[in-house]
Amino acid sequence: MKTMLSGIQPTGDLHLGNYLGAIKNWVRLLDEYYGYFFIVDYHAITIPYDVASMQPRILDAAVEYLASGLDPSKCIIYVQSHVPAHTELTWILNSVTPIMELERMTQYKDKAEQHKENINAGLFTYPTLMAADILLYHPDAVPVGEDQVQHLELTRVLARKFNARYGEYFKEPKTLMSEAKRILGLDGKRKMSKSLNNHIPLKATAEQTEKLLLGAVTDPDRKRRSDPGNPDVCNIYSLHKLFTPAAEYEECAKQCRCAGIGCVDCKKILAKHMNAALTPVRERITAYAAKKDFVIDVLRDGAKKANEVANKTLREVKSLMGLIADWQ
Ligand code: AQP
Repeated sequence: MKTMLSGIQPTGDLHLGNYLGAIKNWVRLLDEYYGYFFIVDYHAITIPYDVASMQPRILDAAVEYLASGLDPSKCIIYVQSHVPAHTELTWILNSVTPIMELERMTQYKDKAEQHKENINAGLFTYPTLMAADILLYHPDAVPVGEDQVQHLELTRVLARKFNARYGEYFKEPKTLMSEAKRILGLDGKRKMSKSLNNHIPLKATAEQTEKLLLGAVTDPDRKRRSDPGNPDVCNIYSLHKLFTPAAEYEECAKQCRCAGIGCVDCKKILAKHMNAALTPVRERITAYAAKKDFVIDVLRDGAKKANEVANKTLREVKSLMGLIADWQ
């Protein structure tokens, strides 16, 4: 069976962008691909974080993976730092990573701007760690949102550079993008992000979701209820397309253009459909959160299996590089 790999950082509550742009797609692909899904804690430490929150966040992410439909019989779920080979391969790949390539990375530039007081080397070499995360498992495909496409291109560059230097070994994985490849945040401008506080948490209640939607930015030119709006520039409308039946969102668009309905009405319709779609996931989040031992077992089992695959790769890589002696 073909394999795929992906992960999410435990930098905060998983949100609709992570769910629609990543996890929902992973679940859909499980019929075709065996999955490696990890919780990306080593990446999460490249920005300032609250130490006491890290473990609860890791467990929350595992709960949310399971509740979203990741079936442990079709994939393995593990924590990145439980597999030491990730950091060991990163060092090796660092030696074939051109600094200039890292300097081009959009996410690095954005994060450096966002965290001016903490521009650390980990933030800079993040894409090399990501390449190691991926290449260790030889996946056929990596399903991600649009923001990760550049990093994936670099992964392929590093695979080629390693192969050119040490012999054909790493496979170049293809990028699989979901339909919802870039969900905008509630500010209607930037991508929905945990750290930008413009997100709807996956585990938000129906009331919290409606409240967050009511505060979302819509067409900036529609200032009064009586102004006609333009759904084509409205983020609420783009979300409608993901949750509301077509006939109903087309009617919303029509009524918006002639000021037949106001933004509040339109948002309430969206909230109703969004909540209907997410209620089963939220119920499963509550159920898995009450089964902590089960979740920990899933992560332990995942780490065991991941370590087996990753250590085999690492040994083969070191052998190709002349780093293993016959007495080892
Ligand atoms: N807004 C989004 N739209 C579509 N896909 C998204 N993803 C994230 N945000 C969106 C996809 O989710 C996966 C995991 O992302 P991540 O949490 O590891 O890193 P991120 O992209 O940096 O997510 P955030 O929320 O923006 O985290 P912070 O704020 O901590 O940096 C990836 O496949 C990503 O494409």
